[in-house]
Amino acid sequence: MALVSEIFDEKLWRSVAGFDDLTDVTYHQDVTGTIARIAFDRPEVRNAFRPHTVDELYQTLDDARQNPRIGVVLLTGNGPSEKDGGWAFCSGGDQRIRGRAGYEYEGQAGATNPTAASAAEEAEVSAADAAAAAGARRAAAGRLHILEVQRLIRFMPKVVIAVVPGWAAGGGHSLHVVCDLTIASAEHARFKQTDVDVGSFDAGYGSAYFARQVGQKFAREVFFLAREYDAQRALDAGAINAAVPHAELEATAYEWAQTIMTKSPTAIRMVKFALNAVDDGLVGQQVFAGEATRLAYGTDEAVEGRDSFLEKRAPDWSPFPWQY
Ligand code: S0N
Repeated sequence: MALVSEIFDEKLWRSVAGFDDLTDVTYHQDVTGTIARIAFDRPEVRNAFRPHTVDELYQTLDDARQNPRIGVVLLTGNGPSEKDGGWAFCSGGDQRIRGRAGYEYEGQAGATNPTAASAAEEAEVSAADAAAAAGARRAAAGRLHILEVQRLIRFMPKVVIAVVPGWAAGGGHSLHVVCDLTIASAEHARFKQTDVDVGSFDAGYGSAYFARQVGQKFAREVFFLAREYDAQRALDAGAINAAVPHAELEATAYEWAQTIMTKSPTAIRMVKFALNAVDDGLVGQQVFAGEATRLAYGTDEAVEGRDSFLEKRAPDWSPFPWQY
């Protein structure tokens, strides 16, 4: 098996059936089948994402969401780069294929690759995009669908942990922000919100929710100055949960995931959605309410309501007190 990442424990993880043709991310489940590991796999560009990457990210995350055995997803970046040894979680949108209408698939109207280093590099991008376009697994029409990934992470009733082995920059910074928890490499993790350097901006969770986490002053410093900060600064600011030795990063994240897997699934999902709701407006209320309705359906009272309709009789609510 090819090396997935230098700190990947191959004894712990299994490939997931049906996902053999992934090119931009790797997808594993642990030996118990209850914890997923999804990783950006473009270390040569600091794990920047192109539309095809986002499609694969969405599909693998959604597979984990729909798997009733999985309770925790570790989202990370493989590395290091063979070119220079650099580590990354994700450096955001691939700037080489950013067009005037957003991030574009090769061949899409207006798509360009202004700085592709070589014809081979162009061909590599084209081949992956052509494969994605040909298949039924293309999730969206290219532009900004990283925001759909953000919403999937936000609204999936499972815990998503960002495991940051190196750079979290631009849209990669935003992705860690939207994850439920973040654990970072004490030595190699670097954070930087480069949006104002490259003329893009995440005006949703990446900025406003980030400010909820760290406060307005630090959030404005991070965005307006676009300076890098390290794991210790991130920890001090409340932007991450832990900074651990690089060699122990994935093991620590896995240990956290195992602890979460000992907890009540219903309690975890209700707490996640309760914590979301205060910042998510009516959508947050809707998601939380959906879970409340699902719980209510399990009561005898709701069963009586359904049965009375089906049996064409008046419901008998008498066994059900007006609780106080
Ligand atoms: C990450 C940085 C700071 C790392 O610096 P370092 O360690 O010095 O490495 P480099 O030598 O710079 O990089 C190594 C190689 O990787 C390539 N590379 C790095 N990042 C990217 C990238 N994002 N796209 C393409 N290539 C990248 C380098 O070019 C280099 O290659 P070689 O060796 O061939 O020269 C540093 O690399 C850095 O600053 N990277 C850019 C970070 C960035 O600005 N990202 C984009 C920010 N914007 C978004 O992500 C927007 C996302 C989005 O879709 C969105 C979401 C919500 C709302 C709106 C949007 C929107 O875009 O409109």
